[in-house]
Amino acid sequence: MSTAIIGLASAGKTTIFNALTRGTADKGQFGSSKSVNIGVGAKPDVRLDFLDTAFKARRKVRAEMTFWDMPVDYATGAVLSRESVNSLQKAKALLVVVRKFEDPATPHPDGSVNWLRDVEKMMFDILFADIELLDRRVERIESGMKALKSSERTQAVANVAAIKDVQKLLEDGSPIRSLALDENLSRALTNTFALSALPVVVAVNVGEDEISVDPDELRSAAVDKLGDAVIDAQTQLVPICGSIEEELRSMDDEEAAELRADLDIQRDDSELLMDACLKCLNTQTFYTASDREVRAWHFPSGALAPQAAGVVHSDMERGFIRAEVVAYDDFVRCGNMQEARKLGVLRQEGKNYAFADGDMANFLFSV
Ligand SMILES: Nc1nc2c(ncn2[C@@H]2O[C@H](COP(=O)(O)OP(=O)(O)O)[C@@H](O)[C@H]2O)c(=O)[nH]1
Ligand SMILES: [Mg+2]
Repeated sequence: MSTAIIGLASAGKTTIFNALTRGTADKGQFGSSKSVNIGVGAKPDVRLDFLDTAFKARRKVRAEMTFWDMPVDYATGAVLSRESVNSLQKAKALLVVVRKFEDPATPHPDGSVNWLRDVEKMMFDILFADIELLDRRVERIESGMKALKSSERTQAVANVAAIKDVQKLLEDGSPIRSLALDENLSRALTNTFALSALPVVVAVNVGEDEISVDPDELRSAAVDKLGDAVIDAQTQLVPICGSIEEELRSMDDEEAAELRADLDIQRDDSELLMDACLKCLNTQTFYTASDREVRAWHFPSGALAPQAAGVVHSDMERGFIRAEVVAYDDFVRCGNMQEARKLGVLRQEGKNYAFADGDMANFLFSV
């Protein structure tokens, strides 16, 4: 489940990408590459640490999140060029970075720093990219119309009408994620991969003098300026000082703790930003554990057992037989698997079982 980082040039996308992934991608003018940086990040996980100890595992693997640091268009400076819109089609969430830090050494592409203006611009660009995307879809449908049978043509005409309705709503400022789509609209939008259908997290890249800024204050300012259709309830705003976070996350724990103390940093903004991404992706965690390896896996909330198995390996989904499941809290009470079996908290679950956060699973499959 990939989160695409987008934003104006010099907003701090690559800096924040580096913080989230503990990466070292090139920043600034000379780093404004034409290609996407791809990296993974992971958060500390106390449940996994407990399992690691309980199983005396040889290997511990945290659940990873994938981030793409999207470049702006070289020639035009456009954030959402047609090319980047195409490459965003597999993204599951958007992390919009806006710049709030002042730094004369880093010019802003629009000449001045104004984060609310930039949030507005980015949200507008997302809607506009969808309007264009849907224009292209309408053109495609209309150009194929002649070849259709009359029954198919009726459906195609209805689809075009539905798409045009959605375009009007986009023009009025409503992202697709906020629309209550009826059957007609859903059908018309099948496989369009509209960007405004994706959940959004806004990372407000604040200066070194604002590391303790109150997120609620930023949010109210944004809602006041842009309205709650644009900054809807699902859209989270997270302040983060990119440059400091990048530095902290390049250090070992001890050094980082020292710098945190020196600067009086109370929050872990990189982790809070990852939390926001996980929340908007509707992601939960299950575990696999043995003495060989304990591992955390992300799955989409509500996933049934075979789909959860598929997160580990596509063969396990294809050949799914059943899952042996124990809830993390039950395991902690028991301390080990033998005890869990004895007390009957180790369950045999079939293909209609919906996974829960914290489930520990062993998948039985045959291919
Ligand atoms: N002072 C300050 N500078 C930052 C911060 N975040 C990024 N920068 C600097 O701004 C410039 C552009 O950052 P970069 O991450 O390359 O932006 P991108 O074009 O959006 O990828 C670089 O020189 C960064 O070091 C920040 O929080 N504070
Ligand atoms: Mg960059």
